[in-house]
Amino acid sequence: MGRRPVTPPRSPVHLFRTAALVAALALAGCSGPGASQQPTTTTLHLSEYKITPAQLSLDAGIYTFTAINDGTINHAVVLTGNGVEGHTKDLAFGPGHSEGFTVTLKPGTYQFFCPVDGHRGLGMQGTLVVH
Ligand SMILES: [Cu+2]
Repeated sequence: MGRRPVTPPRSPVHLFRTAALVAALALAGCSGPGASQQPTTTTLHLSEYKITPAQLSLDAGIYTFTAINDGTINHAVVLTGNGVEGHTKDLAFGPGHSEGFTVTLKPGTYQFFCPVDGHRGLGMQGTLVVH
């Protein structure tokens, strides 16, 4: 009279189908003209007292900015404009280190600068135009 144990719903075939579907979705996410969600990496070099390049022109999209501190003191990067704000994980990080952040940029003009005291005024700033 004992009930039979219920068969687990996840058979090996089911698991295989799920894995195949996930793989298909992952592949789809990596291709397709104009549909890419992969961030484009843009590198900024920080030193006393400039950010290179200081003028950037990019197409609208998702960007990961990587800031490399090539200087001899702490620096960082803040990007603002068009309702967007992004900044490196730390607002001051040491020579030889790099930090990044990812933002979605719409067409417009953005400013970027080093937030460490006084550095912006000494020249650590730039302009980004997104088309
Ligand atoms: Cu700085």
